[in-house]
Amino acid sequence: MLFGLLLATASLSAVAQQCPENFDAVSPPLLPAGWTSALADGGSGWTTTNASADTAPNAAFAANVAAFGLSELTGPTFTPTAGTMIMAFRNNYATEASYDGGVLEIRIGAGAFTDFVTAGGSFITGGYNSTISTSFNNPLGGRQAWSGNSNGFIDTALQLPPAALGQPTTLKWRLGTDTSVGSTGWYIDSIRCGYTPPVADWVAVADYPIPILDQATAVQNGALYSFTGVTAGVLTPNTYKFDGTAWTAIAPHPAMVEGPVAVSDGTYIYILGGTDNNGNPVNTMYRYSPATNSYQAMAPFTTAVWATAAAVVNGKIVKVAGYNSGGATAATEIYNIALGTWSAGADLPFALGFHSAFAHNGFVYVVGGVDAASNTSTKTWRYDPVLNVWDDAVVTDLPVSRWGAATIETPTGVLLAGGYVGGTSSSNLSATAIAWDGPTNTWQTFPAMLAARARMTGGMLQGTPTVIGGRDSAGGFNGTQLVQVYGGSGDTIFADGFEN
Ligand SMILES: [Ca+2]
Ligand SMILES: [Ca+2]
Ligand SMILES: [Ca+2]
Repeated sequence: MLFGLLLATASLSAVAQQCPENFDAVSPPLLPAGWTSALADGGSGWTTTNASADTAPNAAFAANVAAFGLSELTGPTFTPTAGTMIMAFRNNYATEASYDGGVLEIRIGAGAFTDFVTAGGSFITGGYNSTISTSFNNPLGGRQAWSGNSNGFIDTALQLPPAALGQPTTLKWRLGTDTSVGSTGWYIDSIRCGYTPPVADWVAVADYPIPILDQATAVQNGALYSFTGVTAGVLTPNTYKFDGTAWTAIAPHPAMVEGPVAVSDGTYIYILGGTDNNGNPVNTMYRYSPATNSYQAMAPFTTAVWATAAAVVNGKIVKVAGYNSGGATAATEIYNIALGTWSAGADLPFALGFHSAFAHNGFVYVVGGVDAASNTSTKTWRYDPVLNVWDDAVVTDLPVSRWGAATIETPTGVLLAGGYVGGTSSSNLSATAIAWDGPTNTWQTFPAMLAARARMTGGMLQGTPTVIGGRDSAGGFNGTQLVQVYGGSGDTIFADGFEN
């Protein structure tokens, strides 16, 4: 309950409207007609200011005071139409992270002000990023909010609740603060109705049927197959096929394993290694036939590994490194598909797991990864299966280490999406993507995914980079169902062999 709310200037105007509003036609600290500020306890209230703005000269602003209280900014009541159900504003917050922060509330018709998301709205971009602590009297304690530092103005685009269509609707921005430690505060500017968000480079498609991480994936004949892995903290044998539109359950993998790798020779898919239910790496290889939806156990390899990587080149499966029960290994083992036999190749010069491997122009490449001592790697190597040698210098190293990324072979190299970038802590979890272009031997920044993910797989499905599930910022071993694909903007990527 808010006792002692003090209303500031409330010069309602017959022509007051929600949108557009850039706060630039008034003299600070006055608010535009139809806009009101209220405060409770130690709150500062909202004013206009010219200290920082998205559109010059002004923005609306509430200070992050070092005292508990609320500052509320309420806009004019407006009536959303079908063309104005998407809105946006520019959002610049610098608050005591997770202790002070802001929320958006909405009132529809004669209802009460309710959190925007609870009321059925959704953020298209720039939504809440934090949960306010319940420990130090912030009136918004326990709620999802914007908190911490946006590092300048960001876009927040929102889809109004369906119930708001045609109804008198009011928005309220509320900044809550706790008992101590202030910061700059919260700026709002450039409110737009009927906003058309840019089409994302990456878009979400049909969810994976279960949360997943540490699975194995291969693409064959225009379909993507995702085998076994970890779901909600336990191993699963469940295996699914994706045709680009829908997921279908197929025969479960013969064993439940975490962190196997899968490759296709165009006829069969081979699933190698992983750890079993007791955490023991295995040396098994199963061959899956999409034609018969069945598996066959093949000759095992020598060094049991998980978090390994493999690629197919010249009728051979080249399996490189990975973790065994003693930690990271450097072993290279080569399976001759026609002969059905394994042989040893030259060791990788570095023991690794969670690295990426791909084939290109008759060579196998290994990129990134992390060793058992948490040393992350920027190294890249090229393996020549004819000469049985690894070459570091011939392929440009990564600009920054990356491990646990989705590895997607492209016509001219590889795309690495997500993973942990520049370290091993949760803060290194990344949505970024980077592509290696073989003809120029360069690493090129690729548009970032919708959401940061790691320890997941992906593939090039019908010309579209596709990333399945993975670990999100919550960490742990739950996994996620999000399937992210590149090409939402209709980019003709890879039409010329590389993104354009
Ligand atoms: Ca402005
Ligand atoms: Ca505080
Ligand atoms: Ca290199």
